[in-house]
Amino acid sequence: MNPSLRCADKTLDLSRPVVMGVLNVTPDSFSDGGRFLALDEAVAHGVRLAEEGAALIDVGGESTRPGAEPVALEEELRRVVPVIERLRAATGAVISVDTSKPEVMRAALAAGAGLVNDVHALRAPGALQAVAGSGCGLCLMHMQGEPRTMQVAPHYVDVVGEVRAFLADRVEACRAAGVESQRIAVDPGFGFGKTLEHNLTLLRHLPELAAGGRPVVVGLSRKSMVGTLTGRPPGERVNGSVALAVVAALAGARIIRAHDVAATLEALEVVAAVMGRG
Ligand code: 7PM
Repeated sequence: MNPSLRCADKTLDLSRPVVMGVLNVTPDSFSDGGRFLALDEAVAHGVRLAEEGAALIDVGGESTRPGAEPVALEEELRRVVPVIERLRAATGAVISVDTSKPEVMRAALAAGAGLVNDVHALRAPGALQAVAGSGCGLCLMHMQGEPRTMQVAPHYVDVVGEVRAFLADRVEACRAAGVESQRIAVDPGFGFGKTLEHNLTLLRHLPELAAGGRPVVVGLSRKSMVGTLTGRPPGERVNGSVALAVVAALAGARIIRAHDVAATLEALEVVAAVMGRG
């Protein structure tokens, strides 16, 4: 059977790697000329990501940047719910919500989101219950520590083993809460409490994670890892990001989270041909 991921009313075909487009709905991402202007711009950008071929649009209202401060519930709801409602009406892509708050998960699912992408892997009290009965897809990500401090001194005895064990444990917690396994994807969380060496080790061992049976999501796009390797600022990391997307796809990743959707997909078309799925 072809690999796939159940996301509420849609099933994503993962026989070829697909792209999850990043849509940050934070004040620094879109013009501050008022809420409605920012909303229009965010929706327009999401529509463009879908037109470029993104299978999923990941809508996030809370910055999980290293050192970031948490965002209040009401503010996060105000940012993401209207964008999800409008993207749901305007595109056929699966709308994903990047959040760790159960209240935001419930509101986003009611607004039409098909997948919950949680960098805390549903560890917040009430998060498992918020998603279990909904039929939505889930992305469970590994993170060591918390965004504010996670990059201070990341430490592992065995980074690959620890990330695998954590993800297996969270998959099991979902299963125990009644989530069907066809709904679950896993993500090693590049840059989330990891040094460059940890990130490179995880990438080299990605095939072992992919062999675990659940589709693997990777987020490498524009990250500081790319900056360190290329010497480029965030706006000039497309080439390095696409290179990492290719490496990840060859290593078995099924969902590539990326800002530059068209460039990433073009590279993945070539990869699919080489892998015999062209
Ligand atoms: C600043 C730095 C802002 C880094 C945002 C980020 C992932 C994610 C993010 C990931 C999954 C970004 C990150 N990264 N969700 N959310 N996997 N599943 O680069 O790697 O967008 S936030």
